[in-house]
Amino acid sequence: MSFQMTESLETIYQEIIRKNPGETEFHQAVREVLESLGPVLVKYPEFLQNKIIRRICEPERQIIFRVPWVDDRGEVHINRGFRVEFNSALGPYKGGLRFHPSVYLGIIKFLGFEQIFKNALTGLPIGGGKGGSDFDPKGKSDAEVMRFCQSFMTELYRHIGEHTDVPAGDIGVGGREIGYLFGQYKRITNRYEMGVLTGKGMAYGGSLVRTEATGYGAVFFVDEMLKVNKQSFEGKTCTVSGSGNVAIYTIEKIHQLGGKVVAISDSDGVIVHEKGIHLQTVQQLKEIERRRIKDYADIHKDAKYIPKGNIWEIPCQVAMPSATQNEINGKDAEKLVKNGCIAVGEGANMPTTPEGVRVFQTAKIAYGPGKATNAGGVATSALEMQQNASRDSWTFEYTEKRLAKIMSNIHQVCYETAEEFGAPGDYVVGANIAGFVKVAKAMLAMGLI
Ligand code: NDP
Ligand code: 2IT
Repeated sequence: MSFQMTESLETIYQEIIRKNPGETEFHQAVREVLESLGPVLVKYPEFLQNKIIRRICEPERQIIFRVPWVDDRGEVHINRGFRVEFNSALGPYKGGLRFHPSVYLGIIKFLGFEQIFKNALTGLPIGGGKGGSDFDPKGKSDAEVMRFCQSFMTELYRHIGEHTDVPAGDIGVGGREIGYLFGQYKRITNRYEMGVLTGKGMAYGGSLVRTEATGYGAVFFVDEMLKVNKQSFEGKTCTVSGSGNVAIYTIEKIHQLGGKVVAISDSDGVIVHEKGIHLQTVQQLKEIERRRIKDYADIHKDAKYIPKGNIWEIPCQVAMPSATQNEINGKDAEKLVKNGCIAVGEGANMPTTPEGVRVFQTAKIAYGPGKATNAGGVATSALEMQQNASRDSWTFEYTEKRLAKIMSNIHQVCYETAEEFGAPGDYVVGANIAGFVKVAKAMLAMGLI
């Protein structure tokens, strides 16, 4: 359920479309939040008087820059770099970097906008930001990726810092890229400023569990939703789209909790393995050899590869979209519901279209939106910052416990907020309102910023 937008909210939305032409993903993310805010403005009229919504929708700062680099054959390439520093009411800007050919300002702004509320939900002191580039890491050598990262950081370094803006990974940016970026930052600034990036390797200030955190956290969140209905992962058939960082650790935790993942994907196709996806194979193919999931079927003869397949047509009880935005449309959602899906947890950011969300909510299945469900990644980034600040390093067990507690708190806050505002069971409304109110109160307290 979303509330009818009041006239003032509709006016604000139209103004945002006019001021940000062509940025369709950003419009979509803003609309979803505004549709939740009607009752908030009744409870807090001061938010409207002080134009808090208009202020939140306008990034504090947007940086767009040239990234020149040279490939292994000596050819010069020019990519575009972005960092959108959206909101620092709760802490330094915090959010990942995405390297993918589809990246443009509208994608970075939708991600940065969602990040504000997600980070607020973690309860940790982090503001919202996002960055990236239209660089395509696929098929590039390590040396090419390194030269690109060094060039990217040669501009970015002047805008970031442990108390200013703290980037991390997202699509196309993992441990390898963070290593190159950190090395170049250290070299340019002549400072060993550990807290400037998160997702670092364990050899130089990383945190245990950060690699696993988004996937594990998403499964913890879905587990909490299932518990409300006296259910668990035990014996459940699951599908997980994508086969990158988030997907891999979603699969691992589902299996640890007794569920069975029967399908995964990449942008070329789908692997179906009724016996259960063999995680070590996926890790070997993706994390170590950087190959395509098609090769999984050569290793496991009882698995099936469906080129250009649609993973949402594979029957499951729990679906965890963990690839990219708008990967589940209305028809996919209908198919999932018809096939008996009872819970959807978004490991990816905004993977379900507004039509798809309506289908899930009308069917009254448990639906966890990305800004709540996948908050475990950034929350563990904030734990990495804490460890860096205290020159400490926590054990895996302790860090995972902290993550589990954060995810159960987020679930509880979303659940209770939805009840309070008359939309029981609606985690979209719960997450949007709880995140927004926290940021809005901080902005109000700080005056006109
Ligand atoms: P990875 O780069 O590790 O993996 C991305 C996966 O998604 C790959 O399997 C990729 O397939 C697939 N994918 C990416 N873009 C597309 C596309 N346009 N169409 C189809 N498939 C696509 O990224 P992550 O696992 O880190 O990120 C996955 C999602 O989770 C993103 O939405 C990200 O924003 C979100 N997220 C990530 C967090 C993190 O900590 N990493 C935290 C919170 C959310 P292919 O190889 O074919 O491109
Ligand atoms: O979307 C996200 O929350 C991330 N990509 C993780 C951001 C972070 O700073 O760890």
